[in-house]
Amino acid sequence: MANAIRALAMDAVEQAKSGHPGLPMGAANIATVLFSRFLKFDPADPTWPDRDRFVLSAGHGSMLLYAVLYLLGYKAMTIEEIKRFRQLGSITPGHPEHGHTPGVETTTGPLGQGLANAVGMAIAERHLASVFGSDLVDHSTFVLASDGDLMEGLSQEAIALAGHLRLHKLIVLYDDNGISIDGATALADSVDQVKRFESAGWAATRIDGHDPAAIARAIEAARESERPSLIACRTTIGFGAPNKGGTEKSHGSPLGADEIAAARQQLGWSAPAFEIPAEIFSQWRAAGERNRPLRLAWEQRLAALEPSRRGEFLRRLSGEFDERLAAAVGNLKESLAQASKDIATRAASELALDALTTTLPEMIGGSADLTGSNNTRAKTMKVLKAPDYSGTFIHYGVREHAMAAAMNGMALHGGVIPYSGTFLMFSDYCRPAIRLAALMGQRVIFVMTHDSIGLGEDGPTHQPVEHLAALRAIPKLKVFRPSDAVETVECWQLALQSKDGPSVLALTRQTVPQLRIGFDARNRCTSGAYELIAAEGGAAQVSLFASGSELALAVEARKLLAARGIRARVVSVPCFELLFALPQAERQAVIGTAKINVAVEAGIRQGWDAIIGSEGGFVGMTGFGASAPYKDLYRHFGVTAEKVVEAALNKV
Ligand SMILES: Cc1ncc(C[n+]2csc(CCOP(=O)(O)OP(=O)(O)O)c2C)c(N)n1
Repeated sequence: MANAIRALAMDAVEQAKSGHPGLPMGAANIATVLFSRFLKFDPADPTWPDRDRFVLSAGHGSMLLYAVLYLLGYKAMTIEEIKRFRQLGSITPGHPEHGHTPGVETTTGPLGQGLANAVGMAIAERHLASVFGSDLVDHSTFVLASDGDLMEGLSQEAIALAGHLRLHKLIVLYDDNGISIDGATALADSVDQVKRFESAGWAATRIDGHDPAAIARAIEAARESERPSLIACRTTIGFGAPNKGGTEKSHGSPLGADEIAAARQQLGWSAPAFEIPAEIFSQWRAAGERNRPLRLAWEQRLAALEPSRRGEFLRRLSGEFDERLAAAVGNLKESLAQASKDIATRAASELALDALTTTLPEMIGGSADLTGSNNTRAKTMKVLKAPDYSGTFIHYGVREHAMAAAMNGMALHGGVIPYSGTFLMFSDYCRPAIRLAALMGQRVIFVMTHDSIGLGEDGPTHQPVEHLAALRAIPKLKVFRPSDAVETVECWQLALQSKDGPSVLALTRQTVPQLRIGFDARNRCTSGAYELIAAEGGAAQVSLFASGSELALAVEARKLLAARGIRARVVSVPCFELLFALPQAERQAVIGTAKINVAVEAGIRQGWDAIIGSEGGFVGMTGFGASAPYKDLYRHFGVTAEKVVEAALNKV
């Protein structure tokens, strides 16, 4: 059965003239034992909520996964798709892509991410099991990780978190082949992985990864463990290839016709390319069917559940809200209309979270050791920890990257809506995972406070300057920068409603005035930008655009311009992506037709030209910030209403 994986991997890579045969051939025994004897899944329903999750963290070994999905009987994965490995429009892309291929739990390729995703999946599983009981939620998360996965720094954050949370249903199978691209891993690494995992609170063992009985025993032991488990499986990369096996030559290129013929001989595999002998094929298909009774029994338990409980379980899995989100947002906006609040937008976010998290118990918050600064822990939230996972707030520790990647895993798992907290500056420490959240279209919400020089005394190491532009560059990521308490509530609503993609909420440390006075039932941030104050006394000569804390400067500048007889309007721009998604006529209506456009944002100009044009005026930052009280900094760097006026007058 393992040789079937090896043959398909060799043949598909050869046909594509590119790909990675080494890992599938080396890890074929591990995958065969896992999928045919342990993993709980049903190819007839790839999204069965109580399936075990399998994460191929070493995404370059994608042919391992595609071969297994085909052999087990996942309908979409036909032999034609295997033959079209790495071709346009196939469901067998170079690296596994979630949402593209049924049975692929997460998109992997950037090493380390899958492992950290799996930690999030395991957290979501434990949490939902504590809320809904083990009758409905009781599954494991398996990872196949390579040397590269474990060399990446992200893996340290992820395993430390998993060990601390005692995620005992997380089992990592490590393809310990001692080879990476440059050659032997010994060129660059001498870590004892078993000791490393043990020191992080894992159960860890070392076995022969080509001995099915040893693999099975290790998985059995791991399933009994009270700690997450590492099984280091000593394997030979490219197992079966007589000349290239055991070397980096089998890692990432086709073996070539001669070596494939020799490997077939060595493995005793005489079937032609892409053909699986009937007996082996039927063994695989039987393995694919063995869990069907488990799934049907699970469905019966679900059906027998008390209706309101079943309804809530299914609602959470669907990721939908009923009217409750709109009601909570409406109440918040009414109270802000009655008594306006001049507060930092991070504080407004906390207000929002107090209401939203009680309304939507599926929200799982957290912070990378900045809870009091990010204001992400709502009053009623209990901490999620071992052994009681029913809490909804996670202390991630100083581990921004694992936090972001684990949130991807939680969102992929389903049933929870993850959000987190750190400083906007440290979006750099999360960026690879944010990008994957966007690529996968997952609803993951990143609260990022201290969003400009407005954070003041901590200085330029902590002051984001290029970060808004850098985040806006990621396709499908919504970057919200609300200007006041009302916009903060509205942006939270939009982030929660963005079921098909991630959001960043960039929030201030410093107090900002409430500019949205009075009650407006509409969510005005929906269009990404809107006219906050029209010009008075005729058509606008100047359009002033701003986001976040600088909107107040634009409002002030409008007054100063009026005193000089110049008519200006103010446009709030909380979200570029939503503005740019508008039909052209609507977008143009928001941007307006004033001869002069000026934007103000305490960041770099990059990106704003799409709104103000290359001839527009821009007031913001051109270099790094400095350490001082924030009002001094705004003056020092010329991010002031007077400079906005000056920029407009320069263009008159
Ligand atoms: C973050 C990241 N850096 C670099 C790469 C490029 N890359 C792909 S596989 C690999 C290492 C291969 O070694 P290993 O993980 O042991 O896989 P094996 O050779 O056993 O297939 C590298 C550096 C990557 N995919 N992700």
